[in-house]
Amino acid sequence: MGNSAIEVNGDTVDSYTADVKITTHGSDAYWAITAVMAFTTILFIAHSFTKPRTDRIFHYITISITLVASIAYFTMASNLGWASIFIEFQRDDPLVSGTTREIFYVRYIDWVITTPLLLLDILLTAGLPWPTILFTILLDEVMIITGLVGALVKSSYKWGFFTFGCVAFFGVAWSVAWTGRKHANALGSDIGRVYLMTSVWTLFLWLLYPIAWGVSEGGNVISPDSEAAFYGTLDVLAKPIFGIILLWGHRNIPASRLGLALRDYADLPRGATVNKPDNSVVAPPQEA
Ligand code: RET
Repeated sequence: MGNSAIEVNGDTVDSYTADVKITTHGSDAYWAITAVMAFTTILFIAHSFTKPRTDRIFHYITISITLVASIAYFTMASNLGWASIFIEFQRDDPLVSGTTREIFYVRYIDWVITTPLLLLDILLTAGLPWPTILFTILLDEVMIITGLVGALVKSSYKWGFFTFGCVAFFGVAWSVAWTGRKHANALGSDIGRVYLMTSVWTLFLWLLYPIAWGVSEGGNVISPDSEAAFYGTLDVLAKPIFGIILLWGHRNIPASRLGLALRDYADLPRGATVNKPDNSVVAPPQEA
């Protein structure tokens, strides 16, 4: 009895080899998804020019998401960004037998940047107050970081981190499914419709991530190649396809409806300066 944390968790990281790791098939899958992410990034950049600069906020956010994912997938396709971790559940199945498994921590570096951006896309569509958005993003970061720490743990303690992550996810889902929906509907039925599409799509897909985690980093049930296909499919649906649905939904909704339109230099009177103490715009004296 007593505190046995040091004995139970002992050495976690093996030397830089892993028994259970991706093969060329897994790498091929990661390369294919790298290409999809990079292609949609270019597509979204090109499409952003169809909007005035003041109305590009959702383009900027969505471009950032697929750009970061392109780099993360490039890393995993190159068989980089992983650590060799002792397996809690050792299995006889040759696909997952051995004592150590490749855990791609770079996946979580991607998610810690991109999942807050996905939430921004959704919650800005709903016009939620910024403290609610910030708190939801904090819960999201708790979810991703506990997922990362749990993935790097060799003992049953990993499920403690997983549980914290699931609790945080519940809070995120609450904001998206309940608070956000009410705000979006109040802004008009067209905004309510975009919100419904993007939020239902997101919640459905996000529910599958803890399952993928449970059979990969958690339970060592599926091989790292299958893990590549599972997470890869989810990521393509949750990022590029989500982005297309979101930007298409926003095509007729000016950012000003959401309180997000910004001032652009082209909107100022010619030669105007912004030098009054209250930052108001002063037009230059007219010539006689
Ligand atoms: C983890 C494990 C801990 C418990 C939960 C998880 C959920 C992860 C989610 C990830 C979403 C990622 C996305 C990536 C975009 O491409 C961290 C797996 C609940 C929901 C959308």
